[in-house]
Amino acid sequence: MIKNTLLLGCAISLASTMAFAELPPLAKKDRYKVGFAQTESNNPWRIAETRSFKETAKSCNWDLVYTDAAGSAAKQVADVDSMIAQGVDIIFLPPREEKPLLPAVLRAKAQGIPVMLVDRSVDSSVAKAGRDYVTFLGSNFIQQGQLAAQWLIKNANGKGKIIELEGTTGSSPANDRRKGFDDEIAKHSGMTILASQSGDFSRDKGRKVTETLLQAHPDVDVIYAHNDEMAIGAIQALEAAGKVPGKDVLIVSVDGTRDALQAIIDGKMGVTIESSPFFGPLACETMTRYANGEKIEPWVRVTDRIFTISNAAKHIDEAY
Ligand code: GYE
Repeated sequence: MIKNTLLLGCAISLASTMAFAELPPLAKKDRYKVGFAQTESNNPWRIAETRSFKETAKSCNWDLVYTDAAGSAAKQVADVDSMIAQGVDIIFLPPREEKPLLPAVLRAKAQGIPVMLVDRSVDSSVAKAGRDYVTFLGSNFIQQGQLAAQWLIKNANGKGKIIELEGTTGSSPANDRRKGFDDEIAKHSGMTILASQSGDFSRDKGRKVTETLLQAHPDVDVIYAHNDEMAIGAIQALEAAGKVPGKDVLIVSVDGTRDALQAIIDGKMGVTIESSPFFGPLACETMTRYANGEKIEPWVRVTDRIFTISNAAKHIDEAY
């Protein structure tokens, strides 16, 4: 009797371990109900990404369930929960911050709904691709930071007093763009990071933070922004303070928006490392592979270009 109970206990715990190990499958169907839980829509990058998903919904036969968390991780959690309740077939999720979205990802899995993270990731020490969610579709943010630093090291012309404008606190691109850049800069004794502060990936906050930091560090000669919107905000703040962006202060950034490419053409910005927002087609392709029973690699990598004065004019018409 005791032995039997023990055996049953073992079986249950084994079953739950197995269930934990297995990702929910995706049935092959002609049409899918697809959730896309956007983080916010206050910048051109996000708007371009949403457009890409909406266009793909037509070409890939999706009924798209779209939500906008308006800059709140708590709302994004509620949005994912509501997609689970609506019984979507799959969820594409850019977790606004690395930690708060984890429980929602695990709840989707427990309800048999596969999740693919898109454009941002979660804390890899807590959740794993291939176990808790299917995969992460996105760029190498550490490398983006390294490329920005390497361009700067080559083109600094004696400049090296840096202000860093960080993205949304706790988000994977902010964490990794900072790490990639800072580690590279640390190798160069002539360069120092004077201050590093979050501008939440937003143009207006980037402008305000730069205004304040300029008061404390009037000798700054480089600004590294984790995205183009904050870089444009920084350019506005510099101009308001009577400084010439591109001359007095070099601007280095990430994304590749239309405004950034225009700023490069105008000589106000030095470089922007591309981070593409056009995830719709890749999302369609990856979920089709998954429905066909393919094992998906934990990271479906997007490769990024580098935009400078040598190619900005050529690419501005495809920018967003
Ligand atoms: O760089 C930024 C956006 O997660 C890669 O988020 C994305 C970043 C992108 O708001 O502009």
